[in-house]
Amino acid sequence: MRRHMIALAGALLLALTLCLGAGLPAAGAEASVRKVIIDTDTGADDASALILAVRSPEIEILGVTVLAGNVELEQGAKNALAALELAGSDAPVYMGSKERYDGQAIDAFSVFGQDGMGDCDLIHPQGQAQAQNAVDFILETVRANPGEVEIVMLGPATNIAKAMDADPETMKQVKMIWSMGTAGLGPGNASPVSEFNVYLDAPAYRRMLDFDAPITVVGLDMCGGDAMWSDAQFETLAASGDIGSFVADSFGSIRKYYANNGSEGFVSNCDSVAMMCAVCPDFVSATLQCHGSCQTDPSETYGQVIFYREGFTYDMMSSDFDYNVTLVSEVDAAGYFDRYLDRITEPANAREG
Ligand SMILES: [Ca+2]
Repeated sequence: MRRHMIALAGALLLALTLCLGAGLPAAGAEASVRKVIIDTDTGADDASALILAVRSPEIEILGVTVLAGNVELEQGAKNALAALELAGSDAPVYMGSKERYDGQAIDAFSVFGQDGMGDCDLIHPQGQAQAQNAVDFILETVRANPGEVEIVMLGPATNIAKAMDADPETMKQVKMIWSMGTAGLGPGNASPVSEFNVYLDAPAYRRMLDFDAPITVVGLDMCGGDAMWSDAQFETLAASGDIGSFVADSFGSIRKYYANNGSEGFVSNCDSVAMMCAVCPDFVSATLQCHGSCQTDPSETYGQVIFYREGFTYDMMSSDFDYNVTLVSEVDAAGYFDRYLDRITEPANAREG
């Protein structure tokens, strides 16, 4: 009996040592800081996600690539620069696609105001966008860091699809694409079945899904319910300091838009939900491995993304797919606002530079 007790105590000590050791980086190692490019059509929700990224020590922002979407390209670049500067980052900003993947003009559409940032004179960046094109920057950066770069996409897939066309071998070296896009397993917002980012450039989204890169999708269905921010939470945000006040002001237009559409003071912030999934793994509580198929026929289903689940046998269809999409199916929605507020208000989380 006594020998068993000693063996048990030894096993517990070993387990405790392994648990504690697992959380500690090796001496001198900084390998845990992940390399990230953020691709954005910067409106207010993108800007809040950029701020969250700057305040997340888990990642290094190698660059921010902008495209038209929520707002025109130049306005999006200014919005990105202003958000980065406010949060204390000098990450470079690159301008990319003004047009859709098929060359058609993107009709920028924003429920965040004309400037995408609440139309309250918030945007006065000191810096400017770099001369290099966004797609060239993405390719150059992935080439220099093969297998290491993660891309967090907060807008349409145009820049990424163009990079895949320009140099597929390089884009196969992307470690992970995080996409705020699709309706997930719920209804759409651009149409009953299609989400805004996909709808704006469905052929680009299709190109990205069909490329078979590892993709983690955060759909609209992760952004409603308990993940929506209330009037009281916006007041808390506004009173929390310069950054919180910037984010709260930039959401002024969309809060009015939601209120006029009967949402009773609750607003989604999808881009920051997606960024939280990317920077904070314990925010994600469940995922489904899937194949994603984007509908591009000019019909009512335009922009719909159909998810085929791995391990599910469909009675009338073959399911011989590459299941390269990890679909986020549950997040800590109730803790989302507090997590966001903590990150933007804790000085210890501020990154250098
Ligand atoms: Ca966006």
